[in-house]
Amino acid sequence: MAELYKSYIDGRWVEARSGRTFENHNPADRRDLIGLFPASGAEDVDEAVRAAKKAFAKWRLVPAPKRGEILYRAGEILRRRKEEIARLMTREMGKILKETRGDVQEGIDTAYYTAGEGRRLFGETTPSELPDKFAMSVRVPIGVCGLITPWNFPMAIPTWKLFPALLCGDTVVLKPAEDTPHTAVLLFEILEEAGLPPGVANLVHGAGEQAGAALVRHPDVRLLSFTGSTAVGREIAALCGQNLKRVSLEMGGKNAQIVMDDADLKLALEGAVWGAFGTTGQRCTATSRLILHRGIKKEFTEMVVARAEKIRIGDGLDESTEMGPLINEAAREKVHGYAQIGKQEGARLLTGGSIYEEGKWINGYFYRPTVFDEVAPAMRIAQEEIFGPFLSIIEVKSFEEAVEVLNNTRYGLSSSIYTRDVNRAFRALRDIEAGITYVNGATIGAEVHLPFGGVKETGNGHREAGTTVYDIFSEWKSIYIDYSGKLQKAQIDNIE
Ligand code: UN1
Repeated sequence: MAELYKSYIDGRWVEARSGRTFENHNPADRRDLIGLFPASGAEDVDEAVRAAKKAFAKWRLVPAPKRGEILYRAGEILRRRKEEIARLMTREMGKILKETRGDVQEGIDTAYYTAGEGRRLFGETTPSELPDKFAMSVRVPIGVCGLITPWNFPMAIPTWKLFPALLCGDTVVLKPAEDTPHTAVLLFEILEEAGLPPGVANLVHGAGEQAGAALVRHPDVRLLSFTGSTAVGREIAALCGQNLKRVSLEMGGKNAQIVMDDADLKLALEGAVWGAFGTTGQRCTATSRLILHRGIKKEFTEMVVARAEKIRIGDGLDESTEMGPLINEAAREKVHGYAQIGKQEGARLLTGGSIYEEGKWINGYFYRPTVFDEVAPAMRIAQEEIFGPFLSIIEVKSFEEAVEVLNNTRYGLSSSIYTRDVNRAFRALRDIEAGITYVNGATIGAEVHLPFGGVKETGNGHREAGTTVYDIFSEWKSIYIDYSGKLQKAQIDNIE
């Protein structure tokens, strides 16, 4: 019998009211059933939102340092269970153990960082323009927040949203991706053990079209925080716009690594391979375009192809594996579809472009590392997010052209330049249109205490992580205290 997992509403583990469930399988071997999860609908979401609304009345009054202490304990439990959780996550979403360990570590880092913020959460004090009057600003919680998270970082991304929301005094309903519900169950077990009161954080499993949509539409949800595709984010933004809900979106990318003719090529190679094929290319921050100066183009392309062909593909639980499967069949079809598009567009396939079904891997969603050369900046494979182990090489003649090509997409999340020339590096930092720019580093590797997010169609102006995430999950309140004992009028009494 397959294990039946539950949603977590008002401190209780519950099934969907309808009793319906969905199955979740291991992407490295679809015969391996992880378990059954509640296929929740609007009535389950409503129950969770009502629990969160009720809990908000008390939670908002718990001092922020105390809220932070619960998150600190959650970090401690995550640390204790790191290896066990990493293994379960690899089984659930396929990426290799080293990376799922990193994913849990990102949750631990976020817990500790957020706990510390409980004793800061600074506002401002400033002089009043009037005598005997005091002025300051403080952060106040928003209320019930709906969080919708993706499967590629099933621990890190929920913690990026949950922990700061809870620290600010908000209560939440999380709807995790259908491909990674088990990791969310583990996270909620940990929050329960850490002592989070019932109703403060609720977990509702299910499909985006049912549970997700109900959360977005619920009138008592004041804020929506979403990480996922630009298409879905756009719909959420439109719905939230109509209802004047606060909405924070983290969406697609078409990140590029520039390699100039003066770069350390060995270093740039490591960065390109890690950026493009790490997490099987399924990061918002993955490198999907390689912009090469013509002076090193031929040599560097050969280096990339030779390395890509050596990548060991297989089950992420095997320590020697370098690249796991894609998340599901639809993802693999999409990636394979882009390989056909690349050929039709006239780009040259150097390696990969095919499904990997050798030996025992027949039951997983594996795909070969794929590299296309002679890609023109306007081609679809240079413009659209593919979310797989897929690299498009574009040749440029100058630094200026490299930056122009890099900027020439709808997206602007992460970016990278390899050069030894400090002047070029600083010009790149100034001119690249992206939320994150690395110099002599891969496009992936964001740390939790710096702002994370992107420009243009990657986001809608918010930044998660860093201190900036508190601007998402709290409102500002300005406070004036008049101790003059008389009515003083700003803009009127202080003018002579
Ligand atoms: C994502 O790609 O969705 O910088 C998040 C990184 C990770 C976070 C990625 N720390 O690649």
